[in-house]
Amino acid sequence: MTEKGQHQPIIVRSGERVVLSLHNMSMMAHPMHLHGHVFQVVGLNGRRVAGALRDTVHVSPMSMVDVALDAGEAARWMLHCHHMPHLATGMITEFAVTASA
Ligand SMILES: [Cu+2]
Repeated sequence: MTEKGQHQPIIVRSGERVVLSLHNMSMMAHPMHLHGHVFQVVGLNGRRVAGALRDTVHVSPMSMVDVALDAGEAARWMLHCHHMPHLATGMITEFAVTASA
């Protein structure tokens, strides 16, 4: 969580295969949602899994979820918690896809 305008974008290149590791170090659950993409859940608490394709994943308290995806259209996409009070208080960042070379 960061103050407005103080976030650090996650910068990737269009077409790049990336894994995002979501570490929930709180005692609250966070349904994390990425705009403009689908991802596959590939890890749960360090254990490899072949999960479903989705655009939102429930990250349980004190747990880790790894998701793999191909970075899509070059644009600034929102990555945020879909629990609205969390979103409203800043649990949002930017998945910034740059044009491929
Ligand atoms: Cu949340």
